[in-house]
Amino acid sequence: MAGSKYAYVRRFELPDNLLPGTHIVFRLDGHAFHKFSDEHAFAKPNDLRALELMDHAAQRLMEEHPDILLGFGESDEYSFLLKKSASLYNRRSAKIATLLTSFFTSAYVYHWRDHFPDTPLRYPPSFDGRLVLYPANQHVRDYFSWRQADTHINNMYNTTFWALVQQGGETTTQADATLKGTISSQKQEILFSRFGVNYSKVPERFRKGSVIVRDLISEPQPESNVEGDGGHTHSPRKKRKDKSKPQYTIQILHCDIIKDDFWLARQHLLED
Ligand code: DGT
Ligand code: MG
Ligand code: MG
Ligand code: MG
Ligand code: MG
Repeated sequence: MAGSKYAYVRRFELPDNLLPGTHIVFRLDGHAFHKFSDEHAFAKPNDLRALELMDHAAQRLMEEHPDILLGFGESDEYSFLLKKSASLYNRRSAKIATLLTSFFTSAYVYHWRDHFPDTPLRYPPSFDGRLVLYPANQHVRDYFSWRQADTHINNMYNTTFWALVQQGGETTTQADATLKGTISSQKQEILFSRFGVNYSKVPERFRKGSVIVRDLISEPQPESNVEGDGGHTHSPRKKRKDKSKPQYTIQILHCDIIKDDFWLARQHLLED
């Protein structure tokens, strides 16, 4: 197609395809959620409604994009692992990052009222998103360990901080000073001796974050076996025309993903 005399400008658009055969990790994070959480009166340190809304938006994203195998969420962020061989949008970087970010954002807004029936949205929230490529399985393991370790550190700090403020009557400046330089065992001691809180009894959702995993529940069925098969799976992606494709479940867990067990039980997450 010859196009108009203006069409040459297209040549300024450069390809941005991601390296093939590498793990793609996508992370999004709420923009200025310090303010957003205040404006919408999120409970401190953890607002269950807000966390469940994040999980809901993440689950919708995974239902929309079968290439996403794993999600991990904490606070106002979510990370997703795409399968190594993912070929969505020809692995075009901007296309993937912007579509995943905008879908998540619109799902967050779309489902807001289900989770905050008494709190109208005061303004449109936004999320930033980035893609990172990891060549080795160990990088992926370490990436998710990094995020879950972060969850643990932040939650322990925030739980102790808000106990000092809400139950201990300290100002935020005092609580900051009280916790300055303390290690994990000292925070646990403060929680236990002053507030009777056993940190290991704090819900796992808060201590470990949210893990959304796509698990294979059946091998692909040959087309000929599908005819007349009225059976169904519990897969959220269940569709008759998809019977020739592997069937998956998408589950939300609050479990350890740092140790080997989670990954050994799910070798499909890292295989080629
Ligand atoms: P950013 O990401 O650079 O645009 O800035 P922020 O303000 O989003 O900072 P970030 O992402 O480092 O920290 C997340 C903020 O969101 C943090 O100020 C606390 C708030 N937040 C997230 N989840 C909750 C929650 O469950 N309860 C409350 N009260 N605040 C939360
Ligand atoms: Mg930030
Ligand atoms: Mg943020
Ligand atoms: Mg954040
Ligand atoms: Mg278009």
